[in-house]
Amino acid sequence: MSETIFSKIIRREISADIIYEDDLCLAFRDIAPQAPTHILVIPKKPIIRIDDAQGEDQALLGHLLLTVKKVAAQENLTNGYRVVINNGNDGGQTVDHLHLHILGDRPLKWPPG
Ligand code: DGP
Repeated sequence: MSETIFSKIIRREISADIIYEDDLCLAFRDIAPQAPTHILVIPKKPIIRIDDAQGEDQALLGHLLLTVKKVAAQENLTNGYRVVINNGNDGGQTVDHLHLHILGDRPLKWPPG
């Protein structure tokens, strides 16, 4: 896959406010927050989008969701939060490296725009 800004964040080639890391993933604050708390959880494996995930990624995808829960607790999002995966053009995906948005610390409307 082509290089993305998120690969550079993983390799610490550009800075980010990283709040969690383990062997498989990284969580950092979004540069353009859409809520008072807006965090991105990304796999270190460069999966482009959820459409590109394979059967072999099943455990990794589960790990990402459990990391969302862990990070949300770390951020004290006790009143709830939203988890978003944008996939492809119509999904609004702008960075071609799978990422889970965590949005919280304000009431969120539904449906999204
Ligand atoms: P999406 O639209 O789902 O592809 O979301 C990509 C998000 O990535 C968007 O909310 C802004 C964020 N983002 C883009 N470039 C950077 C960056 O260099 N640093 C950080 N922390 N976030 C970024």
